[in-house]
This record gives sequence, structure tokens and C-alpha cells, in this order.
Amino acid sequence: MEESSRRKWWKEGIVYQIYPRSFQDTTGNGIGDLRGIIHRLDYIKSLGVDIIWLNPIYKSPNDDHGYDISDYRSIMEEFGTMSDFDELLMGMKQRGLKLVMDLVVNHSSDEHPWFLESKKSRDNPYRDYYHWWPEEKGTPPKRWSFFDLEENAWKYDPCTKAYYLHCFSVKQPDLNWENSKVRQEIHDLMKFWFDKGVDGFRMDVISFISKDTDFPELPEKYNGDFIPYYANGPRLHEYLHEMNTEVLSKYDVMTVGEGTGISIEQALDFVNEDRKELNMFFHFDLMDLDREPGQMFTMRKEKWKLTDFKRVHSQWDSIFAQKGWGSIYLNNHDFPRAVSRWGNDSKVHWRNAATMLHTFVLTMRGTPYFLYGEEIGMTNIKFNDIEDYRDINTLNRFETIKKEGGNLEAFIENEKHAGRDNARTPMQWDLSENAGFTPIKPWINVNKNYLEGVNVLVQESEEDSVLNYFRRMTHVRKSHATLIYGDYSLLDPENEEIYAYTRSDSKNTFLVLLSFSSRITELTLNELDLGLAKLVISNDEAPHLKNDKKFVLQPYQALIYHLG
Ligand code: TEU
Repeated sequence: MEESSRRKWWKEGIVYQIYPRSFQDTTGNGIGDLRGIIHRLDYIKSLGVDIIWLNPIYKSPNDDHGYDISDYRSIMEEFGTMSDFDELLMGMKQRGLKLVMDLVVNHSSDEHPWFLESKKSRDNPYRDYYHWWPEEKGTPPKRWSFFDLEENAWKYDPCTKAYYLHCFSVKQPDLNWENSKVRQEIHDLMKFWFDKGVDGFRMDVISFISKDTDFPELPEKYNGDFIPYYANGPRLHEYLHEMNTEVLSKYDVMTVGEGTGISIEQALDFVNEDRKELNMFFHFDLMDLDREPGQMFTMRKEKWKLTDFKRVHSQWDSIFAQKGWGSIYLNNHDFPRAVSRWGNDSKVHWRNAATMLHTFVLTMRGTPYFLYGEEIGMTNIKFNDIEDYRDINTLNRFETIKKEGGNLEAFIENEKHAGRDNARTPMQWDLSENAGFTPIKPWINVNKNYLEGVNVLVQESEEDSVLNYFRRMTHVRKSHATLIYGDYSLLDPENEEIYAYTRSDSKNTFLVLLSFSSRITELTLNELDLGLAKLVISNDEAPHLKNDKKFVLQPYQALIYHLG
């Protein structure tokens, strides 16, 4: 297909993810809010990003910080009101920014009126909005749950003598998509937001929505790793296609599914344009790289390898070379900060590592996604004390291990690197107390390194700051369609220190060199004609080209050349 006919705003846009609870507090309650985002819109625009993805802002009892929704059409009280939302959306439109909301419809809150009705009696009209297993059928077959103290996805409710299914916390009952009324409700709520002018949805665990409602015993092989099984229920594609026909096709919007458990072989079934399902999804192959196999939350003992990092990206790039479209991300609200995980957050290397990773995300094919604070190189907070953690995932696993008499010290050590709270600490704006996020004690502690240069104010004033490099890089990406649509070709695949590749189309070729090493490294590229090579950007002043084939890279240096 001609590239021009495949051009789309959501392929060319750069996404900036905001965890509203942690972005900017304007009411002085220690929690971020919508007016805080409004207040910062000019800053966001100045970054060169185009699309804001907001984590859930709907009414919620906050068992899982907004991922448990009790009213899909109203705003969480702490975050503001619907008129704040309307003002936010208008402020974004005025600045040419698009808004993507989080759609959380694998489950609702147990405080949603649907569930309150559903649990009242077995013949309630809302009974079939959820999955119930009547007690007279015996104990239901094992289903594993994230965020459950017993890791059991079935919760017994004595009122109607039945168990309900919750793949996440007990306060997040799974919706029953088999019921066409449920699907209709979801389509309607999507239209509600689209009619307001919202430009798309990030769809939370959308891969889990279809279940085999006979709930057969799981085969042996799923022992320990339930995710691929949860991810590909029998009617998943039917539901997505129906959603596309009924809702998505009627608007010019973007969709990105959270592709938990979707393998590369299955990828095109979701995003091949001809199938009319989704535009993009987030795969988890990179996120799994430093985790124990099948254990999403446990760090592996050995360090991840750059060759694996390259392999994952190269394979996924090739899948979308002709059909579909990819998404590139190094962190989000569920995973540790990019520079701490894939770069180096020591004082000496932090700046180069953060900017090198910006260069990577902004030179890959696929839509780039950044987490708030990534543009200033925010790092993992690595809380030592369980008292400091706020995430249900960490808190419940701590309780479970404690009850079993397990090794709590090892657990905290793990959470310092894997815990989701690392990605959720307040945005670091300036040098005032709590980094300018809030005047009072924030809902979760601020990383103290805001006093050491990791804040917007200081970085605004420094020409070569992480922040200003980020701005230069978004500009570079936008100035060259080749960096968006061009072919990707990996060079020197076995190199464990340097990631080198080209992006090219019929008009231009760019060479990207990225050092993932803390020492000075060299690279010789005999296969390329570097005669006309012109430097586009570098994150380090040091000289880099020794002769016309040999490069010397400083620790975590990033270089882009235009080769002609
Ligand atoms: O995450 C779903 C999911 O797959 C998680 O298990 C994720 O991989 C894990 O958090 C990694 O640490 C989504 C949301 O992104 C997450 O914040 C919610 O808690 C979850 O769904 C339930 O809605």
C-alpha cells in the first residue's frame, strides 16, 4: 500500500500519558486534578506532543486508583467536575491537542449501580451483567486473580449464595460481555464521550473481555501463567468488530488496546485495517524482558540483554511493516520509570541515558508514548518501607507474603525495581516544597531528586537539559516523515552495547546510533555509505565520527545522521 494512503493523525502524533492523581494539585488536598492539567496545557503543548492519554478520571471508590469505575459518565470528585472536564477539552482543542481517555470495561467497580443491582437477587434484571457461579454447582474451577489476597478470582456472596468473578481485585467484578445489553451499555458510554469531542480510547485489558462462560477447568499447562488464557477468549474478535461497526467507525478516533497476553502471532488479528477492530495495541514482550517467565511482577535475577531488547523491537516492527501499526513505549503507570529500567539513573549517566531513550522512542516506526515526567527524566523512587506504597498490587502481595511467612525483605527489594508506584509519584515542577505538585503532604511521596535538577523549572533554563533535548527530538521526528513511516533496518544485531539502525524511504535515509553502555564504545559500519553523512542531533558534545566508518560513542550517547 502507498504510504500516503496509510497516513493517519494517530500514527504521526506523539502521545503524552498523564496519571491525573499525580500531575498537579490545585485544590490543596494532595491529589492532582483536572484544573491542574488545564493549568499546565501550555507546558504540555510546548513539548511537541499531540495527544494526551488520561488514566481514568471517572467516579471511583479508588480501590485500584480509578480502574474501578462506579459511574462511567461522571468525574471522580477529587479530580473535579464535568464542567472542569469540558474546559479541559476545550483548552486542548484550542491548542490543537487531542484527548484519549481510558476505557475500563473488562470490569466495573462493585459500587457501580449495575453490580449493586446484580447482587441483590438471582432474578434481578442486572444479574447477567456479571459472571455468577451458583453455589449448588460446587466450588467453581480455579481462576487466578491479580490483586486478590488469596489470588482467587471467585468471591462468594452469601446474599444470593453464588460466587462472582473478579480477575482483578474483589472490588472489580468482571462484566459479562456475553450479555448484549452490557455491550450496548458500553457502546453507549463510548458514544457519550465521543459526542463530547473525545478523540479516542486506550482500552484497559481489552484482551480479557471474552470468557468461556462454562468456566472449564484450566489445562495443566496454564498453571502459573493464566494470562495468555485470559487474553484470547472465544468471542473476543467478534466483540471488537462489533464495537468497531457500532461505534468506532462512526467517528475519526484512535484506539489502542492494552494487549495483555496477546502474542506476536496474534497481533494482526487485532490491528489489520481490513478486519476493522483496533488501530494499535500495547504488547508486553518488552515489559516481560526483565521478569521471571510467566510472573509479571517478579524481577529476574539476570540483567536483561540489549540483544533481546533489539529482537523484541525488530520482530514487532516487522509484523506491522505492511499492515497494522505499532505502539512504542518504555514505561507507563504500571511499570517502572524508563531511565531507571532501560537506561541508568546514576548521577553520572542519568542525563545521557534519559535523552538516549527519548531518541530511541522518537525514531522508531509506531506511535510513541511517553509517561508524564519522562521528558525530564524522572526516576524510580524505590520506596524502602511498605508504609510508603499506595498501590493495591504491592500492598496485597505484601499481605499475602506476610501471612505465608515469606521473605518480606526480598519482596520490598523486588518492588523497588518492579513496583507500579515508581511510575506514579508526583510530577516534579519546581524547587518549592513537594516539587510544586501540592502545598500539603501528597497522596504519595515526591521523589527527592526534584532538588537535584529533576524538575521542570531548572530544566527550562538549561539549554542542554533532558527537557530541552526532548523538545528538540519531538521536532526532529515531526520534521521527517521518514522517521514515522520509513522502513526500519537493524544493523549489527549481536552488539550488546550499541543499538544501531536505519530508517529509510525512497527519499531519505537516517542512521540512528544508541549507546546502552556506561563505557566509551566503538562501532564500525562498513556496509553503509557515510560519505554524505550529516549529523541531525546528538545528546553529547563529544566528537563521535573517527573516520568515515568508525564511530566512537560516549556512555549512553545518541546520534542521528542523515545519510542522504
Ligand atoms: O492493567 C492490566 C494488566 O495487565 C496489569 O496486570 C499490568 O500488567 C500490571 O499492572 C503490571 O504491573 C490494567 C491497568 O493498566 C492497571 O493499572 C489496572 O490495575 C488493571 O488493568 C485493572 O484495571
